[in-house]
Amino acid sequence: MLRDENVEAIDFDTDADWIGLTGYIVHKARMFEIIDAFKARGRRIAVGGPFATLCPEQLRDKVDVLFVGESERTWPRFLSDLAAGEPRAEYHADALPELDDAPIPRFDLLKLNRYRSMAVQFARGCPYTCEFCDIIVMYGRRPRTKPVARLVAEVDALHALGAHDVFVVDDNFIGNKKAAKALLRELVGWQVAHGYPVEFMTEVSLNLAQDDELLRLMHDANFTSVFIGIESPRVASLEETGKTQNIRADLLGSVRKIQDAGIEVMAGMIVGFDNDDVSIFEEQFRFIQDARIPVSMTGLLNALPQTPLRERLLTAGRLDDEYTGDQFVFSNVIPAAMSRLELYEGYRDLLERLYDHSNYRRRAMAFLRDQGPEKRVRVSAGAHEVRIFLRVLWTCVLLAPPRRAAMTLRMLGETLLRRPSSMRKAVVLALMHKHLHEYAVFVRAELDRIIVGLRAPAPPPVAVAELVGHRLLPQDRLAGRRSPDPASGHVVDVPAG
Ligand code: B12
Ligand code: SF4
Repeated sequence: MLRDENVEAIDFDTDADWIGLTGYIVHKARMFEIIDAFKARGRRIAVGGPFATLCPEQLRDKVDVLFVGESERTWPRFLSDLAAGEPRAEYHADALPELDDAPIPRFDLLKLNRYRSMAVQFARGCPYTCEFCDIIVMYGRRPRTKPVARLVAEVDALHALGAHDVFVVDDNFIGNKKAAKALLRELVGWQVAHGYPVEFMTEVSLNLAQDDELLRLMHDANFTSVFIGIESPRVASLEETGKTQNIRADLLGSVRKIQDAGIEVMAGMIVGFDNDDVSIFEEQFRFIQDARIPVSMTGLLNALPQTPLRERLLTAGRLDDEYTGDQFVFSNVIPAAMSRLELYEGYRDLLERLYDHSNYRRRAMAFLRDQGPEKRVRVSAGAHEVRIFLRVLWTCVLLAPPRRAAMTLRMLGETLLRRPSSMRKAVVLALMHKHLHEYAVFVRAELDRIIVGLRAPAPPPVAVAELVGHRLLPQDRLAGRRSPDPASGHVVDVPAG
C-alpha cells in the first residue's frame, strides 16, 4: 500500500509489519510525528530519502532501519536480510548505483487523478559544482541515466493510466547531452505515433540555450517548460557561488533563446549571496520582468547540510541555526553585505512586487506574445483541457476578487486576440498566479513577523529561526553558534543549546 500525504491521509491503523517512510528536510517535524505514531502502534519503521541521507544522525535512534543514499542496491539487501532473520540497523549506498536495472515504478499504486502531473526520472546527478547545492552531495556529479527504452516504457505506462503532464525530475536533464538527445529522438517518435498526448517539463542548466539541436529536439518532443536555476542576474554573486555555466553567455539572451524555441522558462532565483547588497532586490525584479519569466521561485540563500557553502559559513561563524527546508521564509545564512533586517525587508518587498497582479500579467503576456512556436498538443485530451478551462473561469473569474477577475479576463482576452495558439498556456499561467499570489501573501505574513522581531528594541540575541516559529531540536543547535543581534544586525555569540 502506498500513501502520499500530499493527496491523502495516512492509515495509521494499517496492519502492515513494516512502514517505509520518505521525506525532505522540510518534512522533518512531520516525519517525527509519523514515526512516533507508528511506533506507538508497534510497527517497525524503515526510513530513506533526502532527510535521512543528509542528516542520518537525527534519525538514527528513532527508527528500526535507516537507508542512507540511493537504495537500488541496498533495498534488495535489506529484503534478503529480513528473509534470513534480522535486518541491519543501517544500509549505506557504498557507491552511486547505475540505473540500468532500476525497477519501473508502480505508477498504478498512485491515485493519478489527484495530481496535476506525474513524474519520471531519466538521470541522476549534475556535472556542475554550485557551492550551495545538495544535489551533487547526494547524487554525485556524473549524470547516470536509465536506458532510453526503459524511460519510454515508463512514459507509455503513465499514458496508459491517463497522464497528460509528465515532469522529468532529473537534477539536470542535459547533464549528459548525448544521452538526453538519444532519449529525445525516441520521445519525438513516440509523440508522433500517439498524437502528442503528453506534455513534458524538466529541469535543465542554462547552457541549453547554446545547443540548437537540443533545443529543437526538446521542442519537437513537446517539452513545454523548463525549470532553470538562474539564481542571480549579478555576475559577482554567480561567480561567488560557482555557477560558472550562467556566466558564459548573456543571461537575458539565453532565456529568450529558450523561449523563442517555444519553451517556457521557470526560474529558481536566490537573494542573500555575499555579493548581494540592498540594491540586489531591484536588480532581481528588473531581470525577472525583462526576461519575461512568469513563474520565478525566488528564495533566500540557505546553507544545506553537507554542502561546501555550509562548511565555509560555519568556519566563518556566519551560520544561524540549521536549514529548516523552506527557503521562502527563512535563511540560515548571516549576510555579508547587508543586515538581516535589510535582507528580510528587501526580500519581502521583492516578493510583493513579483506577484503583484499587474507585474505578473505584464511578464506573462510579454512571454505569451513573443514566445516561439508551441507544439500542437494533445489532440486526444479535449475533456482534460475543458476541465482546466472551467476551473480557471470558476476560481479566477466567477468566485474571484475584482483584481483577479480583471487580470484573468485581460490575460485570456489579449491572448485570444493576439496569440490564440497560446490560449492553453495563458489559462495555466492565470491559474498559476492564483496559487503563487496566495502563497506569496502567506509568506509575506511570516516575513512580517520576522521583521517585527528584528526591529524590536534590544531584546536578547535570538536566532531568526526562532522568530519564524520553527521548533528546533536540540541536535539542530550549533555548538557556540553565532547569531545576529536583532537590534544592531551585528553578529554575536549565542550559547549552544
Ligand atoms: C520532483 C521534485 C519535487 C516535486 C515533487 C513532485 C512529486 N509529486 O513527487 C515538487 C515540485 C512538488 C517539489 C516540491 C518541493 N521540493 Co522537491 N524535488 C523534486 C526532485 C527534483 C525529484 C524528486 C524525486 O522524485 N526524486 C527521485 C527519487 C527516486 O529519488 P529519492 O527521493 O532520493 O529516492 C531515492 C533514495 O533517496 C531512496 N529513498 C527515498 N525514500 C526512501 C524511503 C525508503 C523507505 C527507502 C528504503 C529508500 C528511500 O531510494 C530512492 C532510490 O534510490 C528532487 C531532487 C532529486 N533529485 O531528488 C527535489 C528535492 C527533493 N526537492 C527539494 C525541496 C526543497 C522541495 C520543496 C521544499 C521546495 C519548497 N521550498 O517549496 C518542495 C516541498 C514539497 C512538499 N510537498 O512538501 C529538495 C530537498 C532538499 C533536502 N535535502 O531536503 C530537493 C532535493 C531539490 C534540491 N536540492 O533543492 N519537489
Ligand atoms: S546546476 Fe543545479 S543541480 Fe547542478 S550543481 Fe548547480 S544547483 Fe546543483
